[in-house]
Amino acid sequence: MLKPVTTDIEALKILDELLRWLSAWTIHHANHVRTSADGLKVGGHQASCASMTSIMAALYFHALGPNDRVAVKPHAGPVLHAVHYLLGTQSRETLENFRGLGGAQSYPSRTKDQIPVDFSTGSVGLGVAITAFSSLIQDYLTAHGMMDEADRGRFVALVGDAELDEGNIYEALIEGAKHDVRNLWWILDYNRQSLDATSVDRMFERFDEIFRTCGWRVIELRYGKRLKAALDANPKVKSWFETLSNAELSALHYQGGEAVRKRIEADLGKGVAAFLEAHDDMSLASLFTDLGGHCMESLVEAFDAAQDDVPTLFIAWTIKGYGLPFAGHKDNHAGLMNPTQMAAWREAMGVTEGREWEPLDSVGDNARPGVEALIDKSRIAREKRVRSFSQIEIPSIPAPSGEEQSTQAAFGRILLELAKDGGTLADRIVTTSPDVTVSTNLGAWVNQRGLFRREAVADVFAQQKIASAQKWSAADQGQHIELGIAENNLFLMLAAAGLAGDMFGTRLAPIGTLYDPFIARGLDALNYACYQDARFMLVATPSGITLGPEGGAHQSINPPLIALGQPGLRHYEPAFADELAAMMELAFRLIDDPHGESTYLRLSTRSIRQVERENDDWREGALNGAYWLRSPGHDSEAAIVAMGAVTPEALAAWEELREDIPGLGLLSITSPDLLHRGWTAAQAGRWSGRREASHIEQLLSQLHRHAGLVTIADAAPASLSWLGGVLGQRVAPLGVERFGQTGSLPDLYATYRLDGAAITEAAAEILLQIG
Ligand SMILES: Cc1ncc(C[n+]2csc(CCOP(=O)(O)OP(=O)(O)O)c2C)c(N)n1
Ligand SMILES: [Mg+2]
Repeated sequence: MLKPVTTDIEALKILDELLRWLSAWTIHHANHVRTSADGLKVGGHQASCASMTSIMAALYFHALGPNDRVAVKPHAGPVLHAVHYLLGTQSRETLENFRGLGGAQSYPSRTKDQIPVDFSTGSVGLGVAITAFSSLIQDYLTAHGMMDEADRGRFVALVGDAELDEGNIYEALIEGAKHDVRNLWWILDYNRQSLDATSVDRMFERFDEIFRTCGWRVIELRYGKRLKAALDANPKVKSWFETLSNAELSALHYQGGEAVRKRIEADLGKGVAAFLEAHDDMSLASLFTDLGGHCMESLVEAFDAAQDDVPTLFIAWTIKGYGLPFAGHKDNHAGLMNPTQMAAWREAMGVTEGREWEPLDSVGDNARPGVEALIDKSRIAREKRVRSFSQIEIPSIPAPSGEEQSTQAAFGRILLELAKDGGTLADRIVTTSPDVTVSTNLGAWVNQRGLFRREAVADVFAQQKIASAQKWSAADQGQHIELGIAENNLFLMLAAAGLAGDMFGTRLAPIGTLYDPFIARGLDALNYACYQDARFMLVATPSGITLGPEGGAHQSINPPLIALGQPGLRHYEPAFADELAAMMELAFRLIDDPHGESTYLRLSTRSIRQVERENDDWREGALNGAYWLRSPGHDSEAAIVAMGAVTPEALAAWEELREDIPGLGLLSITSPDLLHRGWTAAQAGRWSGRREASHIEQLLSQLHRHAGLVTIADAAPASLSWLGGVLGQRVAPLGVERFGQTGSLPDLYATYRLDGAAITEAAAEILLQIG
């Protein structure tokens, strides 16, 4: 859909100035006007904001359609707030409390800000890359008839030039190219400065090549109209200008017109006398700062001309701190204007002292109707969207049958059954994996539901009748999105898919699989997904040294500790298939619940004998983090506390020791994460008058108050050793603290002290201590 080219350039220029003022004033107010409670610098990035206000004015008051979503460069957050302040969707009070508790956040936040934020940003690079995955999810939803074509939009990332150093951008670019991603605008705020200094020149020539290679259109906005005309008329000056390094150009921007004149005279001599005579110093300074990213005509023209769905990189040349006293200075990243500088600017703008929050006052009567008309027009669809939940009917998920099973195999079978049975849940599931679909047991699901591609891709092996267990054809109705091996992309994909309900109104049930150790590879993107409250199921398998012959490079040790410290993600580590089925059912519910969260299932390839259950009493405990697999005797002096794949060793040791240690209990831990949360919440609750004991306190209080706990997990022992702190009981922690290695399970369990002998020794130790 083409947008009409009806721009009021003058009004947009005024809006640009208003945004620059408001963003700077918001930061200034927080640092120099608001009373400080602690004497700390509040901070903010006036220069990074000023670099982008023209681009954002052109977007928000002209180019963006109602369905377009924007990831704003983190340190331009105040500009986004200023946009909403002008639109009437941000309050002055919240701006006055910028970077304060409950105030506008320093970096745009979906969950914490009151204005509609399409994508949270903060960790540079991630906000850019996620737009590619959101666009893919939009394609997925429209292909599956879960979203109207008419509701489709474009995904815009406002990118700081130093963000291009983040490798995740290129991983996303490559993955995007494979999936023929579209409807993307990445707008580079090319101010040639990063945090520390001006950026290195050499790479820049290459960026456009990289993007073009990946199928992108690259549009460079180097010159504003005035500068372009002047340089075209003076080719010598043009070639001089184009050979300046980033640092030289930035320094000249900072130094101003007189320095520019001297430098041209020194470099070009008399040959350009006429050019220099035609300009005084002020006009020289103004001319050479007329870069493309600050020229409203150029921006509007470029945006209007790129209305198809081709992914497009705009390289908009800008000046960091444009229009501010420290424009172009290499140290301006965290620079703040002082009160005198702000007062001088206020006066120059015609803003009355005391009316700094009302800069529209300063807009002359002739221009004001035009400015207000643009603001009015832009209000469409910039309201905060309602989050959509409770859309998916979750059936009860039965445990797969079988006396011996691994949790990984059970996971595959549960998904297969869901795929075959059909229903809303099965249709809303979208699976994704970075090249470990088959080895994480997603294969049967994919055979049923197919790979997703906008354009169908045949399974050549199947066509050639070459036997294979795996169907590998793709079509737009497929439900598995296969990724290349880039775990960071997996988490960005889960973030995008896990926000489908918020972003597009249709909640998906995303499941991502990867090997447990490689969670670390995408950790920041995982944190980013959780920070935005994206909802998904993360299935990490295989895990631990239980992986045996695969060796130390693939055996994970610390992910349970990562999960213990990760908000928004619930860790479950089942030992048995029935526990897994219950956890998956709950995980799906949590995806579709306003108060839910994402779930991380740590699974194993070890096939173990399933326990016989007399009833369903275990279920609630298992979902709360622990239950007695073998109940302790009254006031028992000891318990074995085991998690996940090493539960058979714990059961065997329990059998062996129960005669020597009467009343010995066996506590099965399914989620140290939930137990810890419950424990601290109960402690906090007691200070506000609630007296309830947490789940783990209740379980452990069945033992003697000086009882000994032998904890065992195929993971860092600290995952469970903290349990001793709950009631002050003694702990002998068993677990893995050194890198793993290849070996059979008996050999490895003996070497790393995860076997029965280790449990017996630990129990003896702890009982001796009690004695
Ligand atoms: C992953 C990550 N590393 C470091 C930072 C700290 N940081 C914030 S902004 C920035 C540089 C920004 O430069 P650029 O992207 O060019 O933005 P500009 O301010 O110049 O517009 C850095 C290193 C961060 N926010 N995220
Ligand atoms: Mg920069």
